[in-house]
Amino acid sequence: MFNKILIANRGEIALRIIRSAEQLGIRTVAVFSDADKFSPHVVSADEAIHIGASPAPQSYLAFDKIIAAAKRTGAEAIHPGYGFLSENADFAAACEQAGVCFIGPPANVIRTMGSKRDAKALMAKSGVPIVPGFIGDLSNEGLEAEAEKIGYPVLIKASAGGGGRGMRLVQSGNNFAAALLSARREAKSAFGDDSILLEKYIESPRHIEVQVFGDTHGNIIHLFERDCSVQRRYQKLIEEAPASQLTTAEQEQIQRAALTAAEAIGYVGAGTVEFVLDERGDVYFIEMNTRLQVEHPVTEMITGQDLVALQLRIASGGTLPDQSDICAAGHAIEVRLCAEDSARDFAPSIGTISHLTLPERRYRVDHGIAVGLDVSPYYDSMIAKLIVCAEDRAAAIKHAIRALEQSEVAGITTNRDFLLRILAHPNFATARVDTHFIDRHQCDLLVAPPHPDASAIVAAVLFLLTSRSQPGNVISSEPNSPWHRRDAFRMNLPNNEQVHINVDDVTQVIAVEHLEDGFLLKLAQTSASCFVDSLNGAEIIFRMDAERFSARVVATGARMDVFLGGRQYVLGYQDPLYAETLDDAAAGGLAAPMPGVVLEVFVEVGQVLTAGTPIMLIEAMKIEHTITAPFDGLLNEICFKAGDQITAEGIPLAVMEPTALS
Ligand code: MV4
Repeated sequence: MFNKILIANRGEIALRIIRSAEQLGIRTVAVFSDADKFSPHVVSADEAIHIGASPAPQSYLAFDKIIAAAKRTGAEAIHPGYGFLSENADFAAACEQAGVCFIGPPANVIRTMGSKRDAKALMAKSGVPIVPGFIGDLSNEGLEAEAEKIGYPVLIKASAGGGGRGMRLVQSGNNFAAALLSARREAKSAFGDDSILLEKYIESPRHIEVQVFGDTHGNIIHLFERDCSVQRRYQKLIEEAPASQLTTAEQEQIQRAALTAAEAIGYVGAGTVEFVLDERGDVYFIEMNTRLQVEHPVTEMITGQDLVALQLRIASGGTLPDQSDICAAGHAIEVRLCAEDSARDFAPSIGTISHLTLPERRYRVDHGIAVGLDVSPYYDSMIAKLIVCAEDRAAAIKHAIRALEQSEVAGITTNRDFLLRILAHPNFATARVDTHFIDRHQCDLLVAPPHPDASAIVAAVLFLLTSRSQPGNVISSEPNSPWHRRDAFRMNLPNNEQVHINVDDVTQVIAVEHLEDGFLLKLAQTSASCFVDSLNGAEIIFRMDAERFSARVVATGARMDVFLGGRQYVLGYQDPLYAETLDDAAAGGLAAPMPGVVLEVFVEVGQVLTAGTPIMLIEAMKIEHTITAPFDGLLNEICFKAGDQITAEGIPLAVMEPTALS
């Protein structure tokens, strides 16, 4: 076995590989880019080497730098993870040349499987069922004639492609010529190779794949199937193992086909043979992925095998377990939590993670994020994989829902609620799932966020009322002074105040009456006696009449994220004492008008400012803005110094307190 390996990847998969290496007593070397200086994979490895700037071509794809890092640290092998260099035959060859073991199949196997035409030709020869189609070389006219022969609809695929790139669906001969040109153009620019192949389009297939392994002694085994049909634009979102509702005959056929495919190429290492399963139950080989896949944990859950450990064993010349020793039990589901906004056409969401709770004690959660770290625009948007396993599929779905409900992320937008709606969909429950599931059920899946109910608003109000009397948030240093009290105390009057909360863009005024040990809150619809049992960071435990709640409240500028009952609500907060933070942003007040950089700070904390006094000069989008005091008052805090980046619109630049209140 190796003494030391280098992991040529980042994020959750780098951590995943480090975990298995550690269990085998193998030392680990991480590599990292500028953007990943503080990333968990860098901290977890025994050594870490900085390899360049944030864009992947200058770091995680720069294979000379990576091989040099392996040489320098004495790593005997490189694990490429998935993505990046994992299916790059030139990289595998360069590793071999440099005398470093590439943890994966030999370069020629990667190269053959990287060409869909070569792979299909080999499969056809070996008796693996392939989709009817055409893989030869012909003129464009000749290809059109072949498409007629296959019968429309026809799929044009880039031979070098993957993940749907360079793929075109052609419904009739009228569109063929144009689709062919555009597929070739895309393939040329994406892969530098415009060779294409034609396939009969399978209308509503399930996407079934089989995990296989080969060792250097000629043994090939499979670790059962996964169903990865729930995808969006070829981005898998939910994967499960085993594939449900396959007949024993279908299961055996698909496993046999996968083994035949792996044997045909003399496969070594971890691989995945992808199939489509049509409505009639026929399976067809689509392609083979010559890497460890994102969704490998569901296979680990049902087989109890450590797939990374198997890879390491094979790469160091070890032998695979016997097929008869590989058993599957239970049903596993993985959901991919991604930083994207389903309400904005799934645009990636970048930003700093301000709050993070993941159900790591109850479930397997593979992730590489932490509070305070950025989700950067340089890499993919997946932030965590939640993996559950239970006796059967129905139980696994329930656990997956619970795992998501216990996952709280603030600071960026995630697809959590979108995933929850998929899992809760009746057709998902009955496993009526194919590759069009998301498109077909778009109406059910893309719905507006839930209206906050009274308990969520109460959580926010109680958080505001209680957090201001926490240490650090008090004005007077004299605990018994009436000025120390933050309970709206008034001589000879009930202690009353109002809290302004924005709910669905409407300001609600909540009347607060301070009671002996709690509050009487008057909301739009209801009144409730409320008591805070504890406030610990973001975690607030409170009672609202007879009911007890536990919520997390994350207040960032004028935004409050409330996590309660498995839901996330976004509320706005207006503090009249602080000159209405929300409106103020628009009026050029103390909130950043847009992201930018601080050029100069004119004042100091503790100064008393009159309205209009310049506080700081910021530059945003090439324009300078002066931030001025919005009212007369005391400057309590300056949040930035000259040279600091302001990462987002709306974040507080300074905190002031009005001098005189009537
Ligand atoms: C197909 C197919 C149907 N018929 N080939 C998509 C990416 C690549 N891995 C192979 N893919 C497919 N190839 C034939 N002949 C269906 C898919 C496919 C898919 C197609 C449309 C929409 C979503 C899809 C999800 C997975 C697979």
